[in-house]
Amino acid sequence: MPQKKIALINDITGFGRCSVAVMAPVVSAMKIQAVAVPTAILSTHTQFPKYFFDDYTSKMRDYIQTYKDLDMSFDAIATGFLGSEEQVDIVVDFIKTFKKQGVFTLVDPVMGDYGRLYTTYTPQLCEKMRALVHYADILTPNLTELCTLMGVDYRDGKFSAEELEGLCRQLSEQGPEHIVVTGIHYSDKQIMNYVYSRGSTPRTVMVDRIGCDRSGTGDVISAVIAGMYLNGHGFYESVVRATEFASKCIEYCEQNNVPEHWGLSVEMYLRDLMED
Ligand code: PXL
Repeated sequence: MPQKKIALINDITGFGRCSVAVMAPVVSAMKIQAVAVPTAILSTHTQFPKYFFDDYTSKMRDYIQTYKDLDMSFDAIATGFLGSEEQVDIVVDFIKTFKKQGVFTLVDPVMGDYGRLYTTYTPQLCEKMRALVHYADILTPNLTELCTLMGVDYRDGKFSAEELEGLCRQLSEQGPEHIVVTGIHYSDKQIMNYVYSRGSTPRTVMVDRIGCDRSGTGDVISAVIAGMYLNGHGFYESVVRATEFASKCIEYCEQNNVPEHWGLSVEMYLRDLMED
């Protein structure tokens, strides 16, 4: 079987193990070829007190045009951090061009955390992000992003199963067949991931809370889910594998005092992903 290819439409950030810097090695370990389509170039991610941010919007069309001219194809498309409103239009065009029969799109609506939006996310950009939901087969919001997409007030973890199901059902009607709401603060000891697949009873994946929240965790989880799903596993199983992998990396970071903004030490466990 020929190797599969995934287009990673995301930023390239030098330090901090987020976006392409973690997603490419993760999917590569799963024997999938990663093709980076940069949205921005940063020196560190935006959770550092200082970062260099170069918006790549004006270059993206020419960059992507070569893939069109070469008649390239992808087996999956994963989108993440977007730096400008125009980028959403560019990403939609990319999906319309390359999402052929059997190709799936994972949209990680990276916008914020703990009820706060990242500094680069304007209300207009959030509004635009809502348009992307229509093109997603898989959506991986955290609770902040779910609330922002649905226009409801953020409450830290305090959503009933019925509320979560209602919100996911409404989102799913807009496009995505599978949704996982990641990193819900369930208790001081546990984090809940809420897994919704259209037509099935929702399920949860509980993981132990280990230390502090770490930047880049969402990107690692999205990458493992995309890789597992592309390799033929079910959505729920993919989420379980992703959260297990992230937990293991976080445990390593805690034990080795890795600063919370340095991302997850995925390098230590990539080998585990090779076995799937
Ligand atoms: O991990 C999400 C993410 C991706 N890309 C950039 C970020 C962040 C989160 O802060 O700043 C540039």
